[in-house]
Amino acid sequence: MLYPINTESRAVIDLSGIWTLQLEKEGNDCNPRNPLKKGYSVAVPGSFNDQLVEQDVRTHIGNIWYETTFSIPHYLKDNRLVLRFGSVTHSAQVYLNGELITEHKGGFTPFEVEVSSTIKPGENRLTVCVSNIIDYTTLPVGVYSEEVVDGKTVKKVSENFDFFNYAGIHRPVKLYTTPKTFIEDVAVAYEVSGEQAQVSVQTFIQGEYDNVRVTLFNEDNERVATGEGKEAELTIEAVRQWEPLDSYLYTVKVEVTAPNDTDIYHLPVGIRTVEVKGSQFLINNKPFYFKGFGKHEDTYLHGRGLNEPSNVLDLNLMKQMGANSFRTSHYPYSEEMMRLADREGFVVIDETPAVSLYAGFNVQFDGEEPNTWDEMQTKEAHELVLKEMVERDKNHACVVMWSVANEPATHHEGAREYFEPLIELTRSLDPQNRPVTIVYNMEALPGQELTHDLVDVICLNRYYSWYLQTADLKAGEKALRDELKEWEQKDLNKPFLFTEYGADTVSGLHSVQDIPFTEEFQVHYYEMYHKVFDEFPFIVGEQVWNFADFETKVGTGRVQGNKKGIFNRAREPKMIAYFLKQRWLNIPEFD
Ligand code: GCB
Repeated sequence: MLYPINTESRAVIDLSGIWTLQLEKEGNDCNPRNPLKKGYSVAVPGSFNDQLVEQDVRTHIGNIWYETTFSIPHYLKDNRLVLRFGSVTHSAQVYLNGELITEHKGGFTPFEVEVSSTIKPGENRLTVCVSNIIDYTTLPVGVYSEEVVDGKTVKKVSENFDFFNYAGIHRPVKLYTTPKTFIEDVAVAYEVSGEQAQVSVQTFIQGEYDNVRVTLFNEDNERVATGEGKEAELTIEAVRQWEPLDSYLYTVKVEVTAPNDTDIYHLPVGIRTVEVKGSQFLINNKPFYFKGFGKHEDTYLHGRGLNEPSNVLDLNLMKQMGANSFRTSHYPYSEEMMRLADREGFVVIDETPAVSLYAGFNVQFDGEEPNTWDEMQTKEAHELVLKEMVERDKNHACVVMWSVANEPATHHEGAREYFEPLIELTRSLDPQNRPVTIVYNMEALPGQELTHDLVDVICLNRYYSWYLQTADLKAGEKALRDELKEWEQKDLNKPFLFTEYGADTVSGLHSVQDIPFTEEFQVHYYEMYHKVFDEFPFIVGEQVWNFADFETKVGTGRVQGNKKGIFNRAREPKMIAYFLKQRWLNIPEFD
């Protein structure tokens, strides 16, 4: 599915703005056949939760109805018209003028529907029923329950994850046009040898066509290569590669000529190779060191909704600190962010919303821990999101690895059987054969972990001296070193990457002692980890948890959210930002 852009043959109409919102509750049913009763005003895109003030609205679980009206200029009516949602969290039913036109499950990937024949001249009414219910069949997972309060059924969700369950129409809603014969998708792959790059451009077309022409332009808009056909092969004689923090983007122009029209699409493409060789992670054949962050799409007021100024600022702050990479923890980020990362030269680990597939995470149990793989029914949702994520992001130079899951119970029997086919599926979907990983939790220890031979890179989330050996930096250091020595003895000949380690820190708290939550403790915590990392050559990077403080559900371990940010939620630096900057500016991107 292509990102919607204006081209010589395509027009995009953005339906962002103020929509109407109604919460569905007992006694307040919504029927899309009729216009929504006057409800709240809500900005789209954005999470609804932090735009409204009542507590029970912010935490509403169930259906949330959105509605807007729009008209299409008459001069566009002979085009093919497509309605496209960047994402709706977590599932959507879409109605046009009261008729159901499409449905989608999964809150972080785009979906679209052709509306050429359903759209009316004059005003159209677009209604979206959003559900924020999650359970053991969805991704992410949570425990769903219903309770009767004051004679009314109240829906509840207890999330298997540590971020607020923001919901709504999170990314732009766009109508775009194409000619009747149109480019459905483009897939780019390449091989680089010496100065030369051999670029394969596969075009997927719907409808009758005569001819496909592919032209590659450099950043100066000069034509550097041309090709013909649905499977075009182009040669760049003196290729300029996309490098971490030194991006270079070619534009692939695809023109599909049909008897009465031509469809044109422009795709930005960076040429870079990725390979895992022994315990090294190679980008453009050079051993790369990841410096950066686990992040969240989380900002004041927008919640998880697209916030482009914040995306721009975040990448600028990261650059200033000497960071070169981030992980889309714990779901695929917006297409706008992926395009920005391509442009800015950030290296991205692209992750699915399969976070904490772990049955013991959230439930009280007597005696033995429940086996996750007997409980979870997420296989279908997992396959779907992998397909949608890889299909959406396959052409991004910034994406160097796929993360199939974050912190699943890979120490539970059945994990191998669950993950092996998903890892194979991921590999089979990617035209660029990127490495595949699983991000492992604290229970995934050498000797207990059941899947690490299936993945290309072993990503570890570790909280020694925080959740374990709390505040004891000496004991934490020993535990971390001992674990790494155990892995070393296994002689896996694979790269290891730290994808999470961190300590909650409240901006402005200080102490001369090592007291958790103070800015000094956070500095000492990271110094301890880095001392240990530097002893092990198979560690190919460090991504701290988290770039910024972020909102979570309430709990005694959370002080108005998770405070492990290097920046607070307003993007103001904590003391640690300066220490990390010093370290990272002295570690080159390549060995
Ligand atoms: C983790 C999770 C992350 C949490 C973090 C924490 O292991 O992957 O989602 O936010 O720990 O701070 O507890």
